[in-house]
Amino acid sequence: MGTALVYHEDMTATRLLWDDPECEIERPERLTAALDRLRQRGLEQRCLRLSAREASKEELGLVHSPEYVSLVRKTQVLGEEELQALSRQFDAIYFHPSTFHCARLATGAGLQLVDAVLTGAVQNGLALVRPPGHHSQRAAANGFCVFNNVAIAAAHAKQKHGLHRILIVDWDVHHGQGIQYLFEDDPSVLYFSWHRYEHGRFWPFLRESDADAVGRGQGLGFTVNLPWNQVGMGNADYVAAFLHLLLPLAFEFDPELVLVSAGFDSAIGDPEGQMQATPECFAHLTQLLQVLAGGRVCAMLEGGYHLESLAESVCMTVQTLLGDPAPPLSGPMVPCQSALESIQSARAAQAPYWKSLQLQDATPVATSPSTHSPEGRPPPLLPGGPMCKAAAPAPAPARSSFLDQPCLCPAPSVRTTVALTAPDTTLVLPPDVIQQEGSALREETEAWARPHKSLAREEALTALGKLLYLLDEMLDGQVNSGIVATPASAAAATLDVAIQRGLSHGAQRLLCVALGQLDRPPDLAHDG
Ligand code: Q9C
Ligand code: ZN
Repeated sequence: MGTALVYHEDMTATRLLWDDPECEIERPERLTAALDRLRQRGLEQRCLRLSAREASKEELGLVHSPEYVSLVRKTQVLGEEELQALSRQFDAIYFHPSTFHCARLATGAGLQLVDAVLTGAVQNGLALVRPPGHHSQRAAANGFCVFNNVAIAAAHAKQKHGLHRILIVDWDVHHGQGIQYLFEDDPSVLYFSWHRYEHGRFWPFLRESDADAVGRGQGLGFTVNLPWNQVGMGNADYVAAFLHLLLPLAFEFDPELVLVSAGFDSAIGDPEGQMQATPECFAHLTQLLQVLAGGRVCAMLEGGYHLESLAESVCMTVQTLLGDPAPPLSGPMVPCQSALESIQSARAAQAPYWKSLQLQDATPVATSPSTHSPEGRPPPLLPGGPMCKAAAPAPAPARSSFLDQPCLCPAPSVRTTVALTAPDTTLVLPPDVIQQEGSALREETEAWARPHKSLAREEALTALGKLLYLLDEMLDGQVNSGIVATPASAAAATLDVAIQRGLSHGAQRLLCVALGQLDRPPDLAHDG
């Protein structure tokens, strides 16, 4: 099943007609830049293209008052002076004679996307729209938003498709207060938003954007706010927010559909967000969401004002929706102190409502003043970790210098290798996966195998030789990852050798994950 891309050229029509520094960033080129880049990358061509339709009066009425919809309808026939006067009645809003048409297309695009996903025509998709929606309220335009595209899509999914649990993930850098207000007492919609907050000193300056706003009535615990109190949040901070806050709740909630308020003003370069996350981060965020709701993910564009960053981030999102693997993330994956404080305060606020948060720590993190400077970060990952208890021989110089500067190294040219004891010519591998032939020297392999009885068999020894060779390539930075097959009887011993070998070559921290049954190497417990 495929990926839908919903768009209509008419949505480039609405634009600012007068001088307003606050609103000028929301311009038609946002859509054309994103679409051009999708074409350049061959991504648009891989999607099911749907032409956006206008939402009906009834559909708009799912969340907006009839009076408000009529008011916006009337802007079609107003002159520039009158448009400007009406715009001033709202916060950060401009109207254009085409705004009503564009806003109905934007909402309609979201509805078509949800219909395509919920009828099984596609697995997932993106609606490339403007104006955006998440700030708009029952009877108010706000923050460039006229109709609340995502909220209407959620209400429609409930009403027309009978859904009971919808997750809305708002990764735009602003708080989608419009969505929050519309669903704050509704337990069938779990709304998650992270946003630049700076202790309330950033637009829209709302007390209810803080972590302690958790919904009300039946909806208690179904509003999840993660306020960022400093600018400069990056890949590690965003991924940590997903892993430690959003995903535990999302798994417990078990949504039938995921809607994404996909604003890319949370990406690096954006003048509004001032954040540091790279476009690749959105591939990872998308990939993490795809484990939910059977992969039914509908993303709808919200903000994103740095055209280059926006275009690149949109491509990353679509590429991941199409099923391509997420590219590696750059930079040390250590969240900053301020991010950890925010995540912890949101977890504490949500803990009364979610089992998945109750089993763990209730201790708040230190509230010492934190900065977003390198001093504010815990020590970096690889360079000389705090302790390496392994009684290891002196690390080989070439490898340790690689390990000391993980971020300066170019990405390995080979993503993945597969090493089998008997090379299988019938094996069909993806083009970037290499079937590995290389082996460590026979004497060296035997030396490593000697303490282990289970490695005496020829087949186990051959596998071990290949493993040692692969480890060398990985530690040298030539290969990113690999798979080695070994006889089941030799698995524990092979793992033991792999750990000792890794440590002896200067690795400071190893993570071992056993899927299925595996005897733990006996001396593992004594090593940090
Ligand atoms: N420099 C969306 O991203 N201006 N709307 C804030 C602070 C309003 C953003 C001024 C920003 C509205 C959809
Ligand atoms: Zn925004």
